[in-house]
Order: sequence, then structure tokens, then C-alpha cells
Amino acid sequence: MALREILTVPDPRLRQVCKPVETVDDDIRQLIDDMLETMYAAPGIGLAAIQIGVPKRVIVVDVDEDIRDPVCLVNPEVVWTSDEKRVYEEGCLSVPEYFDDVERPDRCRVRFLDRDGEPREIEAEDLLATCIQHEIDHLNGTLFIDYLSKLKRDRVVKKFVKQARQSGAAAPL
Ligand code: GNR
Ligand code: NI
Repeated sequence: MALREILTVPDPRLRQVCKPVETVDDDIRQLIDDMLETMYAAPGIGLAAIQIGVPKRVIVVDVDEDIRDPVCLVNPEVVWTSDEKRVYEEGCLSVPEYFDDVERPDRCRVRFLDRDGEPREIEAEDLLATCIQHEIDHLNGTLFIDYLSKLKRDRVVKKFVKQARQSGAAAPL
């Protein structure tokens, strides 16, 4: 296992649409293990592969505080969402130290391949549902700040662009 660096805004890689995994092989299982190690170390309750620079449709989530109970989802697809919505104060390891309310469906059903490549489906609610939807968004280049007003989003991104410039990184925009 290896601890990997987490990309932060305004890194353009976070905006790409990730590619489906063709076969769940040992390389994918190695990627999943690296993602879990990186997520627990952060610490975070979810991680998408693109957050460590790998543009594949792989996510891991573990919203349980007490016991380690990770769910690893390859090629996840939302097949149903509840009409009831729920507001959570979200955060993102790629948008460090910023939190804001996001409204999403309260429950969802998701089809995916597990780490053995077996097709599975889960129904999630509450924080697990929020987290899975947040992670699937990453696979499509969407960040939780995209749901905020343009004013708020611009202010957040601007702060990170400024930070990136000051740290000497070649930042776009
Ligand atoms: O650690 C995380 N916490 C969190 C809190 C509320 C809603 C979503 C999340 S996911 C986030 C980790 C992360 O950035 N995953 O992409
Ligand atoms: Ni995130």
C-alpha cells in the first residue's frame, strides 16, 4: 500500500471525466488499497481515484466512525434517487478547509462492480448516500462547490488560485 498525494483545486485534472474500468484486476485492487490508505490518513470519509491523479471510475467510502467498514465501488452508476432531499454541510479533501451546505437526494440506489469484479447494488441513505453522490460527481469532474452560488464558488476558487501562485505552482486562470 502507498500513501498518495491528494490533488486540490484549481488542478485541472479534477475537472476531467474519468474512464470506466474494463477489468477489475490486481492493478485496480492495488489502486483501491492506496485510495483506502490515503483516505484514512487524510482523514476523509470518501475518495475518488482522480483525487490521487488516476482518471478511472473507482471510488471508496467509509462513513463509519468506530469500525473500519469500507465500500469500494468500480464503475458506479446511480440507478435510482429518492424524491426527498437532504441538506448536508459538505467538505472535500480537494477543497481543503471549506465547508458548505449542499442539497442532494436523501437516498439512492447504486449499481457497481466490487473489488472482485462482481456486479452489485446497494441502497444508501443519509451520510452514505451523500458521500457516494459526492464521489460519483468527482468521476464526472464535478465538485461540491459547483452547487453553490457563482459568487461563493468564485470566492473559494480564487482563494486556492492565490495560494497555488504563492506556493510557486503553475496555476491556470
Ligand atoms: O471527507 C469528506 N467528508 C465529506 C463530508 C460531507 C460530504 C462529503 C464528504 S466527502 C469528503 C472526502 C472527499 O473529498 N471525497 O471526495
Ligand atoms: Ni471530494
